[in-house]
Amino acid sequence: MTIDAVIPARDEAPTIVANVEAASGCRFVREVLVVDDGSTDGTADRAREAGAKVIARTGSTGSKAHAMAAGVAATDASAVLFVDADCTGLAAAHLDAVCEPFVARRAAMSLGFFDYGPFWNRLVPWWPPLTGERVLPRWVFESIPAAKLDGYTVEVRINEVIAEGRLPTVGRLMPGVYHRTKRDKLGRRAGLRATWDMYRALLGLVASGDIRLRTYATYLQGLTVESPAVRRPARPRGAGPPP
Ligand SMILES: Nc1nc2c(ncn2[C@@H]2O[C@H](COP(=O)(O)OP(=O)(O)OP(=O)(O)O)[C@@H](O)[C@H]2O)c(=O)[nH]1
Ligand SMILES: [Mg+2]
Repeated sequence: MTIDAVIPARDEAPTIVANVEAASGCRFVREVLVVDDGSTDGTADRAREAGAKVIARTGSTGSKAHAMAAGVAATDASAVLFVDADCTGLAAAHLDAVCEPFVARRAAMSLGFFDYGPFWNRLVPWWPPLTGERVLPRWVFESIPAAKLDGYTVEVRINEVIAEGRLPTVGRLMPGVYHRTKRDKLGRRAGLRATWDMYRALLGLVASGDIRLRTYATYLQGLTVESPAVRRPARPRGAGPPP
């Protein structure tokens, strides 16, 4: 089995280097590919300097789904570890822990969940998973019909293939890992608008009947939540609550 990491990135200069380093430090990863959609903040150069192979999508208006598809098309690996470019606190050990159930064949897809704090962390694994940190066989991604590849709905489409095949999934918390939200990146007003657009696209799938709730139920039947296998980093004295 060969695993390459694919990182879709658009204007993620503050975090791209750390995430490329985390992915290339993962002991199961062969190569790191960053798929850039016309970033104007130097993301591509930073990714290259950090050792990633950069795929530049030119003439595109941007699409997370199509960026991920371009990454999969550019590798011959039998499996792909997807990693978002805007993670904070992500280390190679987290990605080792995400890949391990997949490599050990306990899971057809293995997921990493952000650290939302003790209360939410108990609930998050049971929500429909939208996490960008996940490893899966390339055939699962390639089973998504081209017409269904659309922006932020791509994770739902992956989940759909997994549920249709009644395949086992393992999920693991990634202690200390979070991300820069759209509000962090774009400011409050534009960030909230972009967040709303993303959830509207996701809810639209349910409202139109394109995705059935039964798919989620089937996914849950195949889900095992494993303990993190990475310890939460110590918080410095006087630090506030996690983001
Ligand atoms: N190449 C490429 N990457 C994208 C595009 N849109 C989003 N991404 C990347 O996909 C990852 C997740 O995107 P975000 O916009 O942070 O989405 P999110 O984390 O699901 O949503 P928030 O909770 O609002 O942060 C990041 O690495 C983005 O840079 C795009 O059009 N092209
Ligand atoms: Mg984000």
